[in-house]
Amino acid sequence: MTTEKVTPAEKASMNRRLVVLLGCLFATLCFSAAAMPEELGLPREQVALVAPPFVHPHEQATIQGPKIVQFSLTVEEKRMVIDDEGTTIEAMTFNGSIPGPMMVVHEGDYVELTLINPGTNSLAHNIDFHAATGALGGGALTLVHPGEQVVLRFKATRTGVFIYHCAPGGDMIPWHVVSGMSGAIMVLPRQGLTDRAGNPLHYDRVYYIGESDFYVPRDEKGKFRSYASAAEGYADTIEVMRKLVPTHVVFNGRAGALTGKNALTAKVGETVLIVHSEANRDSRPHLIGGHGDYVWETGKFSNPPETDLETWFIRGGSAGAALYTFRQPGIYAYLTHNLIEAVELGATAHFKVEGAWNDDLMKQVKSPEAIGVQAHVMPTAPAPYVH
Ligand SMILES: [Cu+2]
Repeated sequence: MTTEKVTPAEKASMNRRLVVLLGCLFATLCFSAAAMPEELGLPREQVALVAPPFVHPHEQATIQGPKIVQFSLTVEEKRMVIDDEGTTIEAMTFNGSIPGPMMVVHEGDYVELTLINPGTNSLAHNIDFHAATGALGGGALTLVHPGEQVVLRFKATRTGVFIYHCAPGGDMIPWHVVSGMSGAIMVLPRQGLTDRAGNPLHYDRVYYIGESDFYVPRDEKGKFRSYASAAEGYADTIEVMRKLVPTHVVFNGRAGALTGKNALTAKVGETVLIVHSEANRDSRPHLIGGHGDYVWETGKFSNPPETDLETWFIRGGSAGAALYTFRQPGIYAYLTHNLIEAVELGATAHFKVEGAWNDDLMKQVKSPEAIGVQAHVMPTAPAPYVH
């Protein structure tokens, strides 16, 4: 037992602290109770995710009230080919794709995610949502070992496109991210997207492009190595990562994932929303022969979109969104305008756009011919100036 005397002043101070403490506790309880979505009687909706570049069906604007939107992600550790030469990585993925699937909710909705780490995996994983508030974006509450699953709920309070990624601590974080573990969530304003003046903006299609930088070790002859497991390649991969020079920079998990027969499609007159994420490095998306009509470069819809952009910037660790209405048919390359990364390392996609050509916007007035050929004389002279 303590024999120390407590003065009245100290006692009063302790009482004040007790009152403050109880007040805080009460406020916390009240706040917790008020914030529980079950007690708000919110409806639930289970949404089936789809593999990128596609995005699950969703309303752009909604007149419904907030709800609890349930998603499920299963971590898959597996070997994946990342280029046409057959180079492989021991990938770590959300739902088997790089990037993981894009989720769409509306501001004020609750995201309820079940994260499953099957017993066939060998590593612990979690998820950090940049859209979420607290506990390392949920990372501190979602660490699951092989054979475990966890359910996280967070309120989507900020609008925009945000990345999510695995972040299990230490050098596991960059290793898991550059092995494929990132994706995106789009939190739409309830009234949908708007321009600077508040006029509604709509899209006919939405595509999700997730950019990845890979660091594949080479053997003594300079050839890319493959490994029996992620763990076996760990030390070599970390060594390449630390030099900060990626061997591959690709869209959607491999060079050519979105080119040729895998090109993204659209029609002249259609408006396409392109969501672009990079969880680790900066990127500079550019649509050759097109523009960003409206671009939320930082990806957050409470900021007015920039207009008429030629190239925009995606900060490593973020997602951005660009809205473009195609005016001409043809094959458009969409790439990072670090052209070495785009052409040599793989970060190129194609849009195949069908429709009628508009001569007013562009016309080949004369096809290529030898220099020095006499200027073509028009069969009927243009109308002379009237004097
Ligand atoms: Cu992980």
